[in-house]
Amino acid sequence: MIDVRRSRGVALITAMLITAITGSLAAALAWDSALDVRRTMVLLFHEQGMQVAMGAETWIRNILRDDGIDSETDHLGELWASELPGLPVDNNSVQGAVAGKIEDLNGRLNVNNLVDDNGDIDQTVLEQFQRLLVILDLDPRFAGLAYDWIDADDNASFPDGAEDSIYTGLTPPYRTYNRSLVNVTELAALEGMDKASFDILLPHITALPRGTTINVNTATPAVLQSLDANLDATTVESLLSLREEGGFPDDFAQTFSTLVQPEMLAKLGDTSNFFQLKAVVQIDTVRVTYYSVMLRSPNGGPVTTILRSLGTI
Ligand SMILES: [Ca+2]
Ligand SMILES: [Ca+2]
Repeated sequence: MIDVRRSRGVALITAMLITAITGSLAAALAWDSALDVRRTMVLLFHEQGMQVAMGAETWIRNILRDDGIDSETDHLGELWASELPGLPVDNNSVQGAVAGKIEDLNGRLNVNNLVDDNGDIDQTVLEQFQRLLVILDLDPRFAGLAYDWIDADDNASFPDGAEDSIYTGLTPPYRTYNRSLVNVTELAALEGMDKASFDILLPHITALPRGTTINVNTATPAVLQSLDANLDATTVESLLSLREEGGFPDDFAQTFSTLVQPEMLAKLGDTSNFFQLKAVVQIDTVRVTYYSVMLRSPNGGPVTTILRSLGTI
């Protein structure tokens, strides 16, 4: 005989189970769908942010080109050197903002200049790099380590060198680059370098094609002081007040001929060819940090982008 009460109970539990399962399936589908919508929005906002950043880059390229036509020298009082204030990005579908800053890379020490045209060490640049490190309260050993990282051979320099034999013994092991750097952040991998030290050093160094000059009108105070062993903070202060925002008033070579050695004087200039744009674009909740290195040809020539990166230089 069939127990009616019991079978009703089983039917009730089955019905409850089906309701629970379909309910959770529906919730999972709604969640997946919401995630898909959000993912698509983020991708769209990121793409829009990239377009805005590239627009800022084109704008800056025009400013740099005009500056090349209109002026003989480059200094921090020029239009390109002023910070781009936060501008709204505003249309019907998107709300956001863009801000930007352009840095003159010729105002920094180009680490690729550590190696001369013959592939040998450039002693003038090595000693300048050592002085720069000391001025910044960092270990001067990093100059020799950077040279070995960039020079083609696998022979560790003395006393401050390190090549693959050192780096392959680290955990995790890695190898030296052994050629001109494309991105200066590679020097963060030097033996003994930590993030705090590298953050201090980074605003004063760059990685450009070999043979660039340092623009004394835009050089950072530490780079200015590193130009000669006899320059101290007080001399740099007076140089900075002489330079002000409009650059050195007289012939810069005359000003520096009594301050630096002739080999260093030959590496100085008052013009710039390499600039780095940092554009930060915020679209809704998506932020794009966009870096672009631009090369300006001399004599009013075109400005071309030679390197782009996102997030970090
Ligand atoms: Ca200029
Ligand atoms: Ca090497």
